[in-house]
Amino acid sequence: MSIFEKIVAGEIPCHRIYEDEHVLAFLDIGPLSRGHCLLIPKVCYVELGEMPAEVGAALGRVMPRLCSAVKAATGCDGVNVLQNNGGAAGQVVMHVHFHFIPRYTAKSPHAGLEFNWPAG
Ligand code: DGP
Repeated sequence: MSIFEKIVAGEIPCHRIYEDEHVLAFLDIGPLSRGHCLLIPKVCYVELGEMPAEVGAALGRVMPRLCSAVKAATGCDGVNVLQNNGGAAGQVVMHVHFHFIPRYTAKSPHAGLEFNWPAG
């Protein structure tokens, strides 16, 4: 069982941001910036190329809203969406996941502030 399957099952706690039948979004345990979160399929596929198109569609349906929610919740100035496939590409957790990484300009008043992530 992957560590993310344990998160889906509730065996490992996480801060859930969004959830439906097919996907889960939650805050990254080691954020690269304030508000860094992950979007995963609930079923484990190691790499993107193994994933059925329907699962990709379920993830894709959520992405625009999640990206907007990241911006609204954090007040960031931009968002990187990143997805690693294979150890050579930097993948550590072998369960497909998309990183949503808020970016802040040096002048941002939001960069260092705490925030409360809205539920669901
Ligand atoms: P990657 O290098 O693309 O495989 O990134 C894996 C990410 O998963 C990394 O940013 C940290 C995050 N992560 C690993 N274990 C946990 C966990 O138990 N909880 C949460 N919330 N995030 C985790």
